[in-house]
Amino acid sequence: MRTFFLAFVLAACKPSPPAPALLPPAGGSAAVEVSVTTKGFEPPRVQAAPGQALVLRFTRKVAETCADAVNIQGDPVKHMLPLNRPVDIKVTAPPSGELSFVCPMQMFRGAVVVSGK
Ligand SMILES: [Cu+2]
Repeated sequence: MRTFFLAFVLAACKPSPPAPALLPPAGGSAAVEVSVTTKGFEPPRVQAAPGQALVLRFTRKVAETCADAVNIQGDPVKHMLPLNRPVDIKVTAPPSGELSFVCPMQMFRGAVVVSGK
């Protein structure tokens, strides 16, 4: 019964377009795909260069999740994440360390991680 339901839900999902595998070069602002799934943010960690401007393209792919919005560290706006609709959010990587993002209840976490090289 449950398997049936899940199969139906999966069949209802639109296939996602192929995501770019490579990160943009430093200084670029190509979008990095971040999905919201039953496991939370995927990938949970996005690599960036120090101070790099980038666009996080969040797509919520599950209906049942508390992550129907995302809060970015240092950004007072709560960004709503409608189901299966990509939402682009511009962020700037910090000089070092991480810029975190969380669901409104802070159960699912992710971060833009600056690779210190
Ligand atoms: Cu949550």
